[in-house]
Amino acid sequence: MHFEVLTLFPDMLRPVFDASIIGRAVQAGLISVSCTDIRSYTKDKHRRVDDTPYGGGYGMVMQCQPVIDCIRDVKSRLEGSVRVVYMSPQGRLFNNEVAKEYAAYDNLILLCGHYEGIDERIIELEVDEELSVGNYVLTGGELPAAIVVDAVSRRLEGVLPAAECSEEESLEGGLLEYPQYTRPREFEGLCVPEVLLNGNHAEIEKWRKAQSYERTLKKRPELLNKDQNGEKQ
Ligand code: 4GY
Repeated sequence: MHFEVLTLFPDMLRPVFDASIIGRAVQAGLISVSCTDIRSYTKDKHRRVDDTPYGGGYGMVMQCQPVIDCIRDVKSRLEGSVRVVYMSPQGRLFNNEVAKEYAAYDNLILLCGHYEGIDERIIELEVDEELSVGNYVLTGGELPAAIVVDAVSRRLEGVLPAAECSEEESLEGGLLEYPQYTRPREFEGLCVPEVLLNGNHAEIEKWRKAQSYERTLKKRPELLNKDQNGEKQ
């Protein structure tokens, strides 16, 4: 799968995609990520990409020409299915289900806004969907884009080490993950639960299921009988 991040700060995320599991997936050719500089598409003689808002008001708005040209140029080089997503607090809330949906595309274009946002006509002309990673406002769409690349990538075949089946982790099936322990057996007087030490795998399985349910009830009761946005089913 190919990810295309369109941004005014292409250097901001590159180190993120070079590191850890995502970096390894790129090296292995399972995914590719490219950060494209929207400014390189400006036809303005001063290389401007933004202007003051019509109707007045605070701040600057990213202009149609560089953003539209950027999206269309990037799109013209892609093969297969493409989804164009604008990272914005006004969008649909991102969760595991959306990540699963996106993982079915050949290409994902993630458009990152800055300043007061982008000219509305860009959304009308070239954006398939607005997507929010949470109900808070950031200074730009880059960190949200990194979240989407990460959450979508880890669902793709071969990205996670075989042992870490993504289906078993927190929130798959609507429950939180059971508590984890590693050596030593005792730390500052706190002991690892006895059941994990006796090698009885049926017992361990049963204990973990019970723990998952218990801690969901205690920490995130809204997840029980609700979808991942806390919406009633
Ligand atoms: N929350 N989820 C988010 C965001 C920054 C001004 C428009 C979010 O996705 N994006 O806060 N983005 C704003 C900054 C321009 C995007």
